[in-house]
Amino acid sequence: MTKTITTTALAALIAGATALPSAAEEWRGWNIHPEDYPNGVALESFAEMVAERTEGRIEPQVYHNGVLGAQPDAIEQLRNGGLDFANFNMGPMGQIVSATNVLSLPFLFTDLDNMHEVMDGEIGDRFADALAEEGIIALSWFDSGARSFYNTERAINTPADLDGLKFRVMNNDLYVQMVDQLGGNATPMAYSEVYQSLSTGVIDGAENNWPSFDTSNHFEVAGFYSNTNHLILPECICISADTWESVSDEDKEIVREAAVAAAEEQRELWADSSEESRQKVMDAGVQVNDVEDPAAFQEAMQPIYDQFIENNPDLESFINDIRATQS
Ligand code: GTR
Repeated sequence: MTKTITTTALAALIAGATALPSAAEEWRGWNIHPEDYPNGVALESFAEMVAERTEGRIEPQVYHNGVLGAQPDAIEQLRNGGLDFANFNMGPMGQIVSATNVLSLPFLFTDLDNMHEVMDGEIGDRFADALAEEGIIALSWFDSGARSFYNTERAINTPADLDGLKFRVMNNDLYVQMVDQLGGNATPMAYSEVYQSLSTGVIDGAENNWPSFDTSNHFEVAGFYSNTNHLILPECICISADTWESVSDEDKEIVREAAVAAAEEQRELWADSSEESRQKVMDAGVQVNDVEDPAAFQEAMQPIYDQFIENNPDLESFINDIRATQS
C-alpha cells in the first residue's frame, strides 16, 4: 500500500471539502414516489432552495421510490432521528397522531378546493399542532387528489359490487372499517407489495388517485377503475422535531418558505399529472366508470362517523369546523 497521496486525489479531496462547508448538515429525506412524480419534483425543488438559500449550511438529500422503507416505518424513523424530512400522506399518520384520523373519514371534503381551504387555514394549523406534539413538524400541504377503487374483476357502481372482493388499504383501521361497511374485504399492506399481490390474486383491488394508479403500474393488472372519490387526503412536507430544533431561527424561516414554495409547485404539477395519468391508463385499456349511485357510498359511511365520534369525542369539533367551511 502506498503512503503517498497523488495530486489528483489531493485535488479531489480539496474540491470535496470546498463543495460542502464543514458545518453543513446533510438531511435525509423520504419519498415513496419516483423522482418525476409531482411530489418528487417538488421535493427536489425544496432541497435545492434550502441548500442554496442557507448557502450550504443544510444539504437536503431526497431518497425516492421508497428505498428508505415503507411509510409507517418512515414515520417512526422521522420521529426517532433516522430521517430528517419526508413527504407523508395523512392516511397512515392516523395510527400515530389520532387527530389526523379526522382526515381519513371518507367523503369528509367536498373537493380539492375545500381541502386546500381547510388545510391552509386555522384548522390546518391545528392539525400541524397535533403533529408537532408527536415530533413531526408539518411545514406545508401537498395534494393527492381523490382516491377511488380499482380492481381486476368488474366495474363498481354500487356498494354491492364490492361483495366478495379483497382490497388492499393503507395502514389505518379506519380504511378496514370503510371497506367492511361497503361489503368488501380489506387487508392493510405496504404500497410496494400491491403490484405483486394484484398479479398473483392475493388481492383483487386497491384504491388510489390517478398518478399513483399509473406510476405504480397497478393499471397493468387491475383493469377497472371506478370513480368513488371516497378520500381526499392532504400530504405534508414534514421535518423531524429534533432536526427542526437543531437549526437557527434564520434557517427555520428559509426551510419553511422553501416548503411552502415547493407545495405551490406540487399543486400546480398535480392537476396536469392527474389528467395525463388518467388519459394514459385509459389508452392502455383500463375501463373507467363514474359510479351509478354515489349517495349510497356516502350513506354507508355514517356508522363510521358515529363510532368515530363516540370513540373520539374531543375530535368532533374538527369535523364540525370542517363541515362549517362547506355551508
Ligand atoms: C399515494 C400516496 C402515498 C401512499 C400511497 C399508498 O397516493 O401519495 O404517500 O400513501 O398512496 O397507497 O400507500
